[in-house]
Amino acid sequence: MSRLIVVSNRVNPPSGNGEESVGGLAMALAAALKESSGVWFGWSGRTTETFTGDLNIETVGGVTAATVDLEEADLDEYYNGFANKTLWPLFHYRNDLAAFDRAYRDGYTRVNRRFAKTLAPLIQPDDVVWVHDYHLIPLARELRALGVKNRIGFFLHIPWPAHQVMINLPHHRQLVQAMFDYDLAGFQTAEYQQAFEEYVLTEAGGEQPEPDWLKAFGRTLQVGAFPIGIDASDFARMKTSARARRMRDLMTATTVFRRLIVGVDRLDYSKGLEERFLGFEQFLADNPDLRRQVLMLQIAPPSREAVEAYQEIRGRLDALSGRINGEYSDVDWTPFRYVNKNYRRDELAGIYAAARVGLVTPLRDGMNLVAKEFVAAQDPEDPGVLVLSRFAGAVGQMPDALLVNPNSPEDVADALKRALTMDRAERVRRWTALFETVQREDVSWWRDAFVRKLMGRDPAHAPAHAV
Ligand code: GDG
Repeated sequence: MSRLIVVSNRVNPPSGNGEESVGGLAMALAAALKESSGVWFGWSGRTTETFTGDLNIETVGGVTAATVDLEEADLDEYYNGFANKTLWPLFHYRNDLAAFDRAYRDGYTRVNRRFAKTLAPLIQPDDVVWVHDYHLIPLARELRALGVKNRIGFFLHIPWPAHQVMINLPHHRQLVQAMFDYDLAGFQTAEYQQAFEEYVLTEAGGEQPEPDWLKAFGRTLQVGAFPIGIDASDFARMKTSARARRMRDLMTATTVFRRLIVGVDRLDYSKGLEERFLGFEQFLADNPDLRRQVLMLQIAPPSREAVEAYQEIRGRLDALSGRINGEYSDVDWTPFRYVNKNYRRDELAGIYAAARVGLVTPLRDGMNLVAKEFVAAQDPEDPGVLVLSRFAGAVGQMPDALLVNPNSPEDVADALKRALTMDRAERVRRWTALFETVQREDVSWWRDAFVRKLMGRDPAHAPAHAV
């Protein structure tokens, strides 16, 4: 059996000692790596003065993790720079926040080259390599330059933007060309796949000999949509854990006689937090009769604090949450709890379970796993309602949520009202349909579909990498 090599910017295999800090993605990848005695390769999270290329190899919970330290300049230019100040905003349609800086692009190329040089000697002839996310788009190109002929797949966790957005990126063609050094490129949704195809066909003069196959830059690439899921069975186990139940009871006790609306997001401008706060404010303004029956909890652990746009949004959210509470609080009630803290996964499961409404309103999101976790945590007899942005990748699999335009406070306010007043029969009906998909199309389903296709075991097609 071929060995799987997973490559991602950060490497975080679960320790296997029951610690709950890693998410379902790490769990699923770790399970696949264990089955195939594979290796997980990426950045160690540490920086050194000068790059040495020394590998740190450890076995964590049965998974071999091979990591490399980066230089301070790599962190600034590759990670904080090109990845998080250029590609992330651009791919989330925030051209206004995207920084185009040659030093960032150079840093991005340099780190991908360094990763390739360090990784290449570990790759054996039968290995299959699976590269994750926008940090590492040119990795296959760098590996091919070193003579690696193995099958290499790429999965993009964030949206692929429309052609007109993509061409804002200086040297966009180079980045797209680098995708053609993979054998398979996976996207979260058919929409992102189509956006990529449109670029290739119109901008790069490529062809599409048959669905899911593209020819351009003298190469052939297979593409596909693989919507990522959560580890539904692990979630089911976790939601009945003592810690999850304690959290659910605690939340129920602190919201007694009130209905809880919950949002859980990394503090990121793509998640639509400001717009969500305004939507909640609009709901309070529009519904004096319902107002005192609700409490909104927004959990938003800070992320990417080295990037200015993230510092700025934090300030704006503090002001907005203060304004809402200032306007509407009473001696015995504050409408809004806004918490910048990280919770354990089992505690989150308890919080979701206590909520009547899950408010998931990103402005753009590759998939959005919180929407799926919220559904998985509900009580089948008396489930809460998911309010979901039309711009989350998850929308395709979750049409039974209440769908909203996150940019319209009125739309969000109306959906909140509808969710809070929905009768139990409708809640159960919607939830049942949502849960069935969350359970069936889980993280193992996603992983297996991608790996099967990458290994050429997809019945329709044999491997076709033209080197
Ligand atoms: C990228 C794409 C795509 C949040 N707060 C806490 C916490 N979380 C967990 C959630 C969820 C995860 O973080 C966030 O996943 P999302 O999917 O919502 O978003 P991104 O981080 O932006 O992920 C996204 C994903 O990749 C997978 O492909 O869906 O579109 O942007 O699992 O529960 N976890 C803990 N404490 C917190 O306070 N433990």
